[in-house]
Amino acid sequence: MSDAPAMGEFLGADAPSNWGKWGPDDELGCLNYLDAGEVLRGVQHIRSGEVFTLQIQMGRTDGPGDPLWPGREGIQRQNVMDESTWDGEGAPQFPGGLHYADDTALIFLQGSTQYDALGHVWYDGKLWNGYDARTTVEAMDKASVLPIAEKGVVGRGVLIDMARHRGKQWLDKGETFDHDDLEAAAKAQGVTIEPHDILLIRTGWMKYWYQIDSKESFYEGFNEPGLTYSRELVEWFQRMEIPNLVTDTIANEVTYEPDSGIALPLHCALMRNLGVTLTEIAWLDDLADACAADGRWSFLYAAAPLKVVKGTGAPVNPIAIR
Ligand code: UVW
Repeated sequence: MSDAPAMGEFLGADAPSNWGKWGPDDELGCLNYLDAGEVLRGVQHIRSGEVFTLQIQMGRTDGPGDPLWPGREGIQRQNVMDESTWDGEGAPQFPGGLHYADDTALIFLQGSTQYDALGHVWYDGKLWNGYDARTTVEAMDKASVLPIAEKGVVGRGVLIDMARHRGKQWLDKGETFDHDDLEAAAKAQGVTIEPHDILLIRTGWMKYWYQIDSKESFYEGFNEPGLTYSRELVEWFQRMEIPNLVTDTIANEVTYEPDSGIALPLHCALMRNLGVTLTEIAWLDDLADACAADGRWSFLYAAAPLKVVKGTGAPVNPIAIR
């Protein structure tokens, strides 16, 4: 058993919170900030019409396969109908002679680029907005991914390339940064992080994943780089009214907070307490290269995860248009 403090004790009884801000039945949290005005603000950042799809490939079999949180498995896709289906007797017949292919798939909903439901993590028996953690039993009755999927996530996106800012191809295992580093990187890039921005952060971690020789080296001492907890950082997110945090890591923050050893405290401080939606495992390298080439780091961001009823999360292929 780790001697890290309990989450509630670590974050404090007076932790910044947005519970109740959008009413007792809210399941969208800070996505409520993304209204029609924010869509139009995002559209103003389209200049060249370049489109970037931000999902990683799903079910890749070469190299290390798909990057996954330890214990999860990648998509198991199985072909159940193909041209050979029509080789034997009893094959379906359609007027005109149509043939077709079908697949089934077994997937972890968090097993690719994905949106987490706001109820995906919790502590002390309560999820986002104070919903009882027992509402997660067998299916997510409250704060599932469905309300996020029904709404869609559209607004001004801004990319902070922390790896490039630090002169690295990718950040090291366990390397951290905070809101002051984000502001410093933004200033160096010549962009301002504005209230209600969808915040994309590149660490280079996906690039690192796709060039590793063996998964063992990636998972040995597993500790992703990323944002690290401080109360000031959480207050910054609350003050900036950031609706959505998107990163190219599996879990959006340094895996273990360096001082306490506590795992994923920002999931709790940002998602459970503030209602910030998390998007993980995004492919940001092509977008970052284009932004670096002409010095434009803001764009229209649009995404909608799959409408999985009572889902804890869902795969997504976000789009950035610049
Ligand atoms: C966990 O919550 C463990 O992981 P993720 O947010 O990456 O799905």
